[in-house]
Amino acid sequence: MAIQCFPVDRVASISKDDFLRQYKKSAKPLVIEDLTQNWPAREKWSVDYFKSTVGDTMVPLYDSERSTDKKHQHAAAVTMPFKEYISLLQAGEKNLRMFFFNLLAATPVLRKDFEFPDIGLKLFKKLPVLFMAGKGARVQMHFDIDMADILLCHFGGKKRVTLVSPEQTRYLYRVPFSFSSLFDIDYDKPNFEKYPALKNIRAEVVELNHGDVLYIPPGYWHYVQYDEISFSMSLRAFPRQPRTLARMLYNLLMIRPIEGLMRRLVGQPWNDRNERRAISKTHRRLGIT
Ligand SMILES: O=C(O)CCC(=O)C(=O)O
Repeated sequence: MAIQCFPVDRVASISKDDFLRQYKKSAKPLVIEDLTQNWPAREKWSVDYFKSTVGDTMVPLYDSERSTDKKHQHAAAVTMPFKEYISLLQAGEKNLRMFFFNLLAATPVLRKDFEFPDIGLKLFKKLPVLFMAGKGARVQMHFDIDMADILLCHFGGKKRVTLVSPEQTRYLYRVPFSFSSLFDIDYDKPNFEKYPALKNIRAEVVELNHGDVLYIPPGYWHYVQYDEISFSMSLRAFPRQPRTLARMLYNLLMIRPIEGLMRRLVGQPWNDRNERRAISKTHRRLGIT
């Protein structure tokens, strides 16, 4: 049995007012097909274009391994020239991913290829970031620490995104002091005997094609599967509502530093404790024995 899934709404185009009223206000994901329509990126962006324009830029890459012992949750595994990374992907690499790579700081030449769409979000102009991976790569179920509204602008091949609303966090075995679900859970083939709370999830799924933009509301969980080599640039609007802003600050200034410190001090027993607690807390709250 699989997780219950429903399709994400998809529109060819949408007015700013309708987007704000029907999606932003009710925190509902949406795919918009024409937001990138007039961007040069829509024509130009491919891995070969990156190889020829920004191929010498050094890029940090992250592996898909569990972070054990004192290793920081978000430490890069290796750094290499962009063109070498792309060649690895073309040769079948699926473990190494580019994650949250600051496009403007490292590859400003790409700035002329896109615009910040006028869709009613106050997008933060300094932080367009790039994600890239190869066929078969996966990104663990997590939500973004900054509680931003995200526009994930997708290019290249296909990838699937599974989204779960923040209201369902209690079913997701969130690891304490992290922003992720338990590493061992395979959302493609969930083990409902071991993780029965997953049966309650009602996820939304979408397949992204070249040029699609996925709106991810603040705090929404997402799990990503790369079906082909592809990449997405995310544009983000930081929270303005006091409650969401407070959560962003709490995540950044309390949760993350405490996790980093405890991991450095205690190491693996700290990780083991948090993983055990992800299960015990979830089951206790739901009355599962
Ligand atoms: O598409 C990806 O590789 C990851 C995207 C993601 O996790 C994000 O936008 O927060």
